[in-house]
Amino acid sequence: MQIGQTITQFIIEEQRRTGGTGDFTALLNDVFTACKNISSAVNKGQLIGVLGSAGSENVQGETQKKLDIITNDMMIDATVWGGHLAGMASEEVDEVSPIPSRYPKGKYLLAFDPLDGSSNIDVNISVGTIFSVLRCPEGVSDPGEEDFMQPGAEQVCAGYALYGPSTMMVMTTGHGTNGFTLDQNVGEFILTHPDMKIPEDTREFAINASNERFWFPPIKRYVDECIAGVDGPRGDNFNMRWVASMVAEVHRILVRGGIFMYPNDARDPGRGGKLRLMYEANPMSFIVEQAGGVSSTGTERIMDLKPTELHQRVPVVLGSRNEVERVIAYHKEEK
Ligand code: AHM
Ligand code: MG
Repeated sequence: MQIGQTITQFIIEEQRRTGGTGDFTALLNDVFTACKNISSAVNKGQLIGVLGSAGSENVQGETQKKLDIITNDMMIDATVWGGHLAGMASEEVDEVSPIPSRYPKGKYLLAFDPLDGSSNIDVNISVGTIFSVLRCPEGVSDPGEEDFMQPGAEQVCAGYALYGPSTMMVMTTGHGTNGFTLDQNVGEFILTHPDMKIPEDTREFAINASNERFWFPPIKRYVDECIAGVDGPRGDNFNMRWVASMVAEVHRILVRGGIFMYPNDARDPGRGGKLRLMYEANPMSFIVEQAGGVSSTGTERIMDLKPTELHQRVPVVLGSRNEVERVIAYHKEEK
């Protein structure tokens, strides 16, 4: 691993070390191509008329932006033809998308959120793409929802592209977390952030505080103690950030530490929070754990959960080890 190498060289060398077939490398290359296309569209923004609402809703009843639909198509178009996938699942599509019969099928499943944080797109704040690669179960050629229902611990690879001041790709195949920056002139992601590690301690938390009145006691206790600052039980001052773009928050945590929380709350406890397990929480948990952080619902390791639905939601508490463990301890004390 060498700073300055391209992401293609990086994954081919990793494949040589782990004895892969090349299939997986080719799939990732297609995903990277999709993210470069998405980066270009996001960057051009209103110059090409892509901002604003599409006037439709996704399966979760959320209003779709034009770019939600465009970027979903970009991810499908870049990956569907290659012969490496058996099926796909997207935040923007109700059911599993099959591979059309004109293309060969492969052994992997791809779950993705093509444009996470898309409520930020019209105001020119960072957004991202999140993806998770699973193995298609043996003997299954036409995977359905049940074939995606694998715990996050089974992921082969997870990554996100962050469309910020720079476009970055951060990914893991279970051998650490590495970050690459897109050189727009060359059109390649270049290794700039090798072996990212989340500091164990932090004095920075991220939560949508407008939901405070709905929080359950362990989350309220944790945040109250942070806000109490140097005069409170923590004896230290804390800082707060909320971008409302999970990719940007996780990236900040990978670079300088922090804790991110999107808990379940009393508004609709049956819903289990806001973030989706298959293409948001699981891939981010894999990336965070591989960087030495912790990712939990507050009571369970996210990557141990056995999914029950494609668009299942899950509470998320992730980031710097000692703070996430404190939130887990507060949940235990509450029981
Ligand atoms: P999205 O996939 O519809 O964009 O929603 C997910 C986003 C996350 O990126 C972010 O952490 C969260 O929603 C913000 O939610 P809120 O607007 O409730 O603060
Ligand atoms: Mg999302």
